[in-house]
Amino acid sequence: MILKDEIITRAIVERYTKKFIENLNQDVVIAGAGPAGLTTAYYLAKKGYKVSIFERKLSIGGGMWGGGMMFNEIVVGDEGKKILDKFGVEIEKYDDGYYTADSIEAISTICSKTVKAGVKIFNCISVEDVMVDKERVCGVVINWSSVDIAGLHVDPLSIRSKFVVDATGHSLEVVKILENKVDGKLFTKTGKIMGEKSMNAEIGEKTVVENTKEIYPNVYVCGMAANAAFGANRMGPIFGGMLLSGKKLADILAKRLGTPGVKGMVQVEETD
Ligand code: 48H
Repeated sequence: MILKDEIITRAIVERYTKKFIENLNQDVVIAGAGPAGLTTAYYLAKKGYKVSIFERKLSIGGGMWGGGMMFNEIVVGDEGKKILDKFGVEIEKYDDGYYTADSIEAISTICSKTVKAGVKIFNCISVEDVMVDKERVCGVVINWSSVDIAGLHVDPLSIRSKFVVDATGHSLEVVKILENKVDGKLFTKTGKIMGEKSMNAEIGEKTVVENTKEIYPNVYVCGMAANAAFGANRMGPIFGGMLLSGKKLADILAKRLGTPGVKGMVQVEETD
């Protein structure tokens, strides 16, 4: 058989376009494919919801690859261990309540299991804005990350979704857009971004789960973005909180979405 370059090109363009078109309207769109965004997506997909992730970088996995200061091991506590067990990541007990995993094995497994669960991940694409309708967010505005890097003036495209998740980590990019561009206040004490605080592993690990909640109508934060939004501590290279935050958010969103595939089931959630 003679390989035809034209067929290779056509196969890629046609298949990507089909995939993209099939994902123009989602239950949940997530900005950022770090451990928190991936875990949220994984549990939602397992429950049967339509979910996609847009990731700015070429590689997915966010900050988990580097462990702590590039020593490529991560630490999780008892609850985090249960989630790594569910993903099938090998874990070693270090001390009571402390477990380690090879960060490469951990994040590559999470990435793989998330994709296999049915989540569509679009890499090299950044979320640069949100779509709003009557002071509720109803989707995201996206563009190739290379457009921004090259400083090109190219208009974006948009993806509609019932809920948007900011899982962009420390940089909290979607919420920053909300603070600057939309009407109404954020659901924080001040109505504004409260900002990440310095390191305290004990507090940061707890608050990252507590702060996993709605921050603007139809927009949720998870992972490091949750602590950056609601003014809580960073926690260093302990990753259980990221996984637990993702799992909690999947449960919250599933409650609001109702039965997968049924139209008009979005419930209004009480906010603090
Ligand atoms: C699309 C975007 C955009 C955008 C950014 O940083 P992450 O790994 O975030 P989490 O919350 O899943 O995990 C945090 C963890 O990695 C960490 O940093 C910890 C535990 N720190 C503790 C400490 O003390 O330092 O992933 C976020 C992802 C990245 O891949 C970004 O490239 C991506 O989001 N991203 N994708 N559109 N506008 N902004």
